[in-house]
Amino acid sequence: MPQPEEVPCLLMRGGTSKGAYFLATDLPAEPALRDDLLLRIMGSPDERQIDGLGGAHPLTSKVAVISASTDPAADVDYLFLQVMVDRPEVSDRQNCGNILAGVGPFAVERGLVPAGEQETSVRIRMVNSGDHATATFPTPGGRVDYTGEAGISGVLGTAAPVVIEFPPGAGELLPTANAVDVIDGVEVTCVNNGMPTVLMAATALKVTGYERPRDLEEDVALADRLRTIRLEAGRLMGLGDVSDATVPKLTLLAPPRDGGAVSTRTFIPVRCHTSIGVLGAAGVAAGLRIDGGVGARLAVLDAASDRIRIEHPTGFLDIESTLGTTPGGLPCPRRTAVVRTARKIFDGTVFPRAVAPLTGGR
Ligand code: NQM
Repeated sequence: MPQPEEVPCLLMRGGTSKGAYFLATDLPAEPALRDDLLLRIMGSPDERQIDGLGGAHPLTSKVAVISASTDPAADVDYLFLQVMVDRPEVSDRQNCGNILAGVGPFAVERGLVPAGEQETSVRIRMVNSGDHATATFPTPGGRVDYTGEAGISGVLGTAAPVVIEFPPGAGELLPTANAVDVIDGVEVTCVNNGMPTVLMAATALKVTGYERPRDLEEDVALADRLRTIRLEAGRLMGLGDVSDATVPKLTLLAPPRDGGAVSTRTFIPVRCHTSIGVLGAAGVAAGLRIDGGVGARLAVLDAASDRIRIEHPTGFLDIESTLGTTPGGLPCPRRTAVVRTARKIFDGTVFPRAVAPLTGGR
């Protein structure tokens, strides 16, 4: 099939990330052709992504592929693709809850879902995991309104709220069936509340957990330690060899400093997140409530409230999280909800870089 050289594309901020949103029908159906096209659109592989839409960081090198759903429980299917910045790879192995915030508005913009008179709810199937989410956002007069009073840490100003509700997911909250595993001498709690995440105390890695992301990224000894722990955690969590995978993520926990439940620094998995992922935060929130887990010992929790404030490098993320118990007696998520914002930045046509040569620059 000939590669389309002009592709309709909507560039959107979703939460604290930014991505290129496409209708599935505007991309090749064959994954290898689609991924080759996306690499050329985003400007990868190149650490500056100078010849494409990517923003030279994993948080700004993201793609959403959206189509009408055949699932009776969903209006649209959302496939998330992480386009590697400096490697010619595209991964479908994780969800993204920040980019998810733009999926409902995109579905209305492209006519996949009719807008309500005041607000619209879009039921979304997250193709990467098979999990579902419902996003509700204002559509006064039948048009998406991105302006509003909701503020989220890590984004300047305010915008319209996108309320996202997650029903219980399909996977196990504790993929190793243990509240604590010990890897390389470090106690970890492995959770999956939509995003496989390894929780550990920052002090167990000889850092405070309050450092700036840039400083943590420059700590070579820490990076070595985290790589070892992640590879073993991936095996224990049933993910196989994760050396080239973007999951599991790693979250260092420390006692809260600004009135929240816990302070976090999250590796995704090599770069340190400037805030925290939505589903990553859902994992932290659930993890803090696991009896005997590493989070329960550090967190300051209000037993009377479902709302958990997770501190991160640029502020906090509030998430509502309740747990239940499986018939086998293990903890499982009952409900997770979060408020994000999204904003349409650009709607138009993207012109992919030519197929070859990939090399030749100086
Ligand atoms: O965990 C970054 C982000 C994310 C993922 C990452 C996310 C989530 O902030 O739901 O949103 O963990 O790679 O975009």
